[in-house]
Amino acid sequence: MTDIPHKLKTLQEKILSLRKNNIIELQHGDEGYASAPSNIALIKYWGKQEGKNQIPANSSLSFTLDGFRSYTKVTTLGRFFPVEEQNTPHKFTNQFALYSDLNVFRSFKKNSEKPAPEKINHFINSILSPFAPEIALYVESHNNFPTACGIASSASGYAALVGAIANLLQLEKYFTQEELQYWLSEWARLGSGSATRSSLLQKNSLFVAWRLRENSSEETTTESLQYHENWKQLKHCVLILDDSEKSVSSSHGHKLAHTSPFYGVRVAGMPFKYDRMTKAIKEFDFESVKHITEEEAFSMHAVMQTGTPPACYLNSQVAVVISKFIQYRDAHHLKAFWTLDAGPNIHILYLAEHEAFMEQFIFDYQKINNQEIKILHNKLEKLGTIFAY
Ligand code: 2P0
Repeated sequence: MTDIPHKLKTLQEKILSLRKNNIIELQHGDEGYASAPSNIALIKYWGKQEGKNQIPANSSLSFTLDGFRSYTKVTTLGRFFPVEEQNTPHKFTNQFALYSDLNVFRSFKKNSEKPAPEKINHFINSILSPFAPEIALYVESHNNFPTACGIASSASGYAALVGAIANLLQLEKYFTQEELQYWLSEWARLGSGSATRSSLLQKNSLFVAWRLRENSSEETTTESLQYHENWKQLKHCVLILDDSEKSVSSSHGHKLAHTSPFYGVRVAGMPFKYDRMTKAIKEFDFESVKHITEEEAFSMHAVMQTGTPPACYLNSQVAVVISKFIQYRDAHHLKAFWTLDAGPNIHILYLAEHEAFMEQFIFDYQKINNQEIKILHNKLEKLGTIFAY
């Protein structure tokens, strides 16, 4: 992988030095574990800066979906040579990763084992090659939520994978907290942009920002945002309108974003929107958070649908359900709002005090429309933290 930030390279060199000094030792069968939450963006990442490696066009900000998690175990495989011998001809060159049940790759089959797709293989090799080119990893991962349900499995999947590799190397012993956090959030970003918002070690990371930085040695940073205590009452569920796989991958969608005539306008307005949102989160200004989030979902989908070629992730039902939800919400003065990811499934965020109303809305909608909607409730077990096994 090219274009790895200098600071990350330095940390990779630190791991190499720890291995050379036999401080980090790896044996066949060593294991590392991590779990990481998914997240739903309130201010969306859609479009990357051209010519750069995984640098977004704008800052984004998400709500942590703590109850929707990926659980990952990595096991080292193969024959190991001392670091000095690694570049000799007999070295074990055939690095590979295997996985089973790795929903990230949308090939969920119980008890299945497959060679990793090229993207993940390349990613794992990029992490390991500077300090452990002879190591192969066997990766097992599962999500506690169904694939293709409108919850970003690549975010939790990549964050948990990076966390499991950190755990395998026991980086928590050799890195400072700041170094470990940087290593995790940068590798997660390089794997999948939205994954960096799932990579924070800090507990109670309810809202996470992936910020573009100016006048800084780092191009982006990932940070837990300060928030008003009342947000702890925010609940989340997903209305599943279509659980089939999307026809345009997010990575491809990012590439098309700049072809929309609305793209430039959207990106130009982002710094102002971001500042308003962080202030509203701090002050529990529910109306502003609601307004910006809903406007953001429309804005991102407008860019998607007006690109060349258009990437339409929605279906005919989405507008109906959203408009009924808004009618019901406004009639009952509920503190609730909706958003969408790159798909037709509707994320609803609402205060716990309105739970019964939300259940009633879904019940009534299904009855009137004679249509069953699957609902996934995000049961908040713990807040944040990537290493909650
Ligand atoms: C987000 N999404 O902010 C936006 C909203 C989907 C819609 O980030 O190419 O899988 O791996 O960096 O992170 C999905 O894109 O893309 C995404 P890559 P990613 O959550």
